[in-house]
Amino acid sequence: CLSSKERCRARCQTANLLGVLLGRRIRMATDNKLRFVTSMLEFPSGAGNISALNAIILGEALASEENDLVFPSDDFARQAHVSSPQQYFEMYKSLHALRISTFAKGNISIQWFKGGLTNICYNCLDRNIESGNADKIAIYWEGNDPGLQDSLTYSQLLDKVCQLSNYLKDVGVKKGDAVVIYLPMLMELPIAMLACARIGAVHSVVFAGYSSESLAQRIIDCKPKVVITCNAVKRGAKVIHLKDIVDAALAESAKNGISVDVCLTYENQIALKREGTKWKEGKDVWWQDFVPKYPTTCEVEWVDAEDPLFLLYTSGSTGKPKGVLHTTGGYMVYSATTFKYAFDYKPSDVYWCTADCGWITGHSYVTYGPMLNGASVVVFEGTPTYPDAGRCWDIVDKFKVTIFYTAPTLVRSLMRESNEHVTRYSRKSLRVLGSVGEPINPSAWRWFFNVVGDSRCPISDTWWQTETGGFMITPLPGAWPQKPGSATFPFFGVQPVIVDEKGVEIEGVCSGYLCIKNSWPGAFRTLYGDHERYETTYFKPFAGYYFTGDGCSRDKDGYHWLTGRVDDVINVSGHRIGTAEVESALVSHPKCAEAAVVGVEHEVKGQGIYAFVTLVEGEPYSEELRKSLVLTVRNQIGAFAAPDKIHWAPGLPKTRSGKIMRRILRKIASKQLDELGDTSTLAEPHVVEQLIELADR
Ligand code: 6R9
Repeated sequence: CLSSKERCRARCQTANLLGVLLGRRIRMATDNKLRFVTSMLEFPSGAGNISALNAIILGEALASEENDLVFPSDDFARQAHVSSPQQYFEMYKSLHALRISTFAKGNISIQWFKGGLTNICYNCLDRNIESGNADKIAIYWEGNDPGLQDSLTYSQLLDKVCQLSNYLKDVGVKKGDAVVIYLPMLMELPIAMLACARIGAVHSVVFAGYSSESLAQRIIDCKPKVVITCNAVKRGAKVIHLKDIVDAALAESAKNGISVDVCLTYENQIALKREGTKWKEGKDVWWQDFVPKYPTTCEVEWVDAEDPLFLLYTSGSTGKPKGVLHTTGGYMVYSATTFKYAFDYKPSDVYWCTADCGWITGHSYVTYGPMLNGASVVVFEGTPTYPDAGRCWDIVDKFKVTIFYTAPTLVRSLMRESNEHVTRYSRKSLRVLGSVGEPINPSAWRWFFNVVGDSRCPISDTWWQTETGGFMITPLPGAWPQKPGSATFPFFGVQPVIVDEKGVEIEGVCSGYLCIKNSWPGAFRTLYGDHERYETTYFKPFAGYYFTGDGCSRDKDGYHWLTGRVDDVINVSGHRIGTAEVESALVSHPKCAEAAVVGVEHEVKGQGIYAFVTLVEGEPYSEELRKSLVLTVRNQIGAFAAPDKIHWAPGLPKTRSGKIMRRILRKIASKQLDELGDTSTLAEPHVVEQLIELADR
């Protein structure tokens, strides 16, 4: 991954690990029970129960409900990077031996490859070009309106990145300076990220659906020299004036003593011409007027593996967003490797991730992971239901997408519509599907698998977080059978453990708090400007572990089942119930399209279960249906889990990344309507009013 020994002066540790991760030849293990027993003894417990997994593979496992297994086809397994549990265990072990570092109980300081010099932009672009991929498509761009399309080869992308890097240097951006990027999914968004990385500047992408207050809050925290935005964007049929939002945020920041030198604005002609945009001479600069004048080559700034790469703000349990800081070397190794193995990436693939670069998924799996592997990436500006629910499959057929990575919420929203929107497209190019963001309920998994993937594409249900930088628990799609709704096993080198309230590790079949026992290269290094909060939030709750904030259970075969944030656990008469469990039960009802469950105060039980339910298109509410939904939950989980209230919900409040805003639902459920808080980040703010109106139906 490094440029050359002389130029980079990389320490052999980096090179070694990269060699092991990316280039090591793995001997195909021959099936031999004795060998399995041996490896089981040596194997860290977190990676699952190898003998049980082996029994499954050998067909010796007894059929049971937990054994709802979906095997990769022989054809798929044969060509996969990792094609058997043995191979996985061998790779896991070899990596594990390389470096195991558990978390100290005192101050936390994570470092990987410190002293090695590298540059992630170099590894995404120059290195691929030097190895013969100059003319390979790096980005296929599809606009909001069908028919709007563009593309860039790797060498064209490098030219554009270098021009912007040169511009940024010219206006005074230096290594270590912050740059805020507030752009929709134009090609200029990954271009801006890569241009910052090339010169060692620290980018902080703010999702372009955030309000001016949220943007200001982030600007005030990271004090960027430059903000990069565009004048306007079209979302569906609506035009949004981004530059006005940035102006308001900059005014707010100035009031707090933070002034930004330059606001570089891309003229998004498709949305709106530049005329009419408010302009401040001196500060405001049109991208098209200046950037293209700069040279298309730009020296790489070699940075230490531990120099910061980016800051990404994420919500915490308090109002103040947390600035998650990732550094360069470890993140690079981790995003590249997880991408390659979890999607079984091959150079001939065309890859599409529907996430926005405003979220971590867009950082690791739109820009860095795929480009480090020299992949052709689809970047989509629009929404999956515009102009209709077939848009995704239209794009899949158009670019012959082979790997499609999305969120369960999108799967469920498309499931509500007629299957004809899917089946009228070929989708023959697809070979791997992916899911991220929340637990995928088994019925959505099956629809995704059977209808979208024609029952032949494995699904990588990838569990990870902004903080983890890349996949932590994920199927390797050719290596072992899947269970719908389970993220399966840890990625190489990751040691997940399940602990009880006291922080004691629980073995075998269990549920509890998901922690990580050892350091991994993609881990975030701090919360920007608040290392104390970093330690308190993540490393204090269970001493010696990284606490994920998620609940998890492990079945008899060692498969991991994420049950949602532990703050979403409801305690009903002493019974712990995951909101995800109840939701999954509700959604299994043929008339329920989506459900969100929150806890509400209950006089007798402590907490009661309050369920917001969206019905399948065209289905009327009725008392009979309410009873039948409650009965479904009683039948699937138990009487103690029966919802106390079903609240009919034409839609659910979601962030633009598709996460249900439970905070708002909890307030609606407990009728604290004056405490709804900030609803500006919702994808559709009007659903909140609808829900309030329907409260007593
Ligand atoms: C990548 C991303 C992290 C939280 C995480 C968990 C939930 C993500 C999941 C999943 C179950 C999966 N989550 N992937 N839960 N199965 N495959 O989404 O990062 O926005 O930081 O959210 O999302 O609760 O803790 P982020």
